Amino acid sequence: MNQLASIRDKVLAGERLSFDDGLFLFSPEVPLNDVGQLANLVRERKNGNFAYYNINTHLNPTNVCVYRCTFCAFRSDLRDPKGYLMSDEQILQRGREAVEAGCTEMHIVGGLHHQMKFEWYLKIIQLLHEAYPRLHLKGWTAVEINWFEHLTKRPVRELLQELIDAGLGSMPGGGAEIFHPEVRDRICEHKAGAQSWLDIHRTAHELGLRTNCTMLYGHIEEPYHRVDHLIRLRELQDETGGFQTFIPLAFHPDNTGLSHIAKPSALLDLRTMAVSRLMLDNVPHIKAYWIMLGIGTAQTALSYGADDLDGTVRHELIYHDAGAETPQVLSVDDIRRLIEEAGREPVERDTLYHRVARQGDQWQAAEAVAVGA
Ligand code: V47
Repeated sequence: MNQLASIRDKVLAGERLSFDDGLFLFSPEVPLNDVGQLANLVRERKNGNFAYYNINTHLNPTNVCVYRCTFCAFRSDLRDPKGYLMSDEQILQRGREAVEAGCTEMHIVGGLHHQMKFEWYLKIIQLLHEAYPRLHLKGWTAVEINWFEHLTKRPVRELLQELIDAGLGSMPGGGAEIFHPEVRDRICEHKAGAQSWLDIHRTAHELGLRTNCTMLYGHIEEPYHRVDHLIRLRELQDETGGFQTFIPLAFHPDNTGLSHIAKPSALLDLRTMAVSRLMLDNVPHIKAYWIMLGIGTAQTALSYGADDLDGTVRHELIYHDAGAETPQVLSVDDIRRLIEEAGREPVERDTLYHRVARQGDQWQAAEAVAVGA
């Protein structure tokens, strides 16, 4: 039997795919539509015809960063005129604006500022949570938590608990990049290593915090690095079940140290989406992040394994600094129309995948809609 037929049989039977299967599915000889069809089957098995979105905003309190990841266009040196650090008032103003715009979530990440202590990052959560307790704060990646560990010399568990007590609701999936040291050592050698990233998410899950996971692809990595990455995430998910969503992040080269590399093609975007859906059989949701994929590819991805478009998003800087040409924000009508055009049923969710019901400017989160896993 050829390998594609054997993979099809495994997928139909709900069996797990191997490292070699993943590698095979990335090879250009396997027609993209065959991979997509299998991924769509799993996507519909897990999430039916639903496609989720939320109403959210981003907050990047500083872009000043001690690290110099080669793929990053957002970071700034301490004394660079491009560097900024938001005041408490500016941060609270963003919270107010988010609530007035009907947001249910604020996604908070930023640089690791040379002069700011853990207490500053903690205070951001405290201030926002006290002022806007219904706004879910999805904040600080494992890279930031690892930095707090370095700054305070305190255990991760204690730091995370303090953040949870202050109002942290979940953690985003950033900072994972590519775990394999052959790549990681070349694109972000100084920041949290793979083991540390995974250990921090494990601890977060043990404390009851749900988190997301990501993979940055389309730069210097090879297909086997991607498959290795997906399998490491799958193994942790087997242990904890704490990941909600996987987000494949398409590399944007403009203004980065890797600007000589061409942007990944839509074909690679769709194949990566589909292989991710097939390999991560234990992660409920796969997100097609429209900001970086572009709207057309994100719509198509809803039939290649993805069941979520992220949100309406406002104040996105990381990809727009790196050349993303997508708009800064989508209206609710726009995002729902994009989903309907793709033949899916739009469902507004909160960060933890509860269906959101709205009446006028009031909203309420109802039952969980996550059917996956
Ligand atoms: O870790 C940075 C990536 C990540 C570039 O959890 C770049 O719901 C492409 O993780 N080109 C941060 N990618 C963003 C992130 C994320 C986004 C949306 C939703 C969620 C979620 C998480 O962005 C970084 C890095 O992998 N990144 N620079 C670039 N030039």
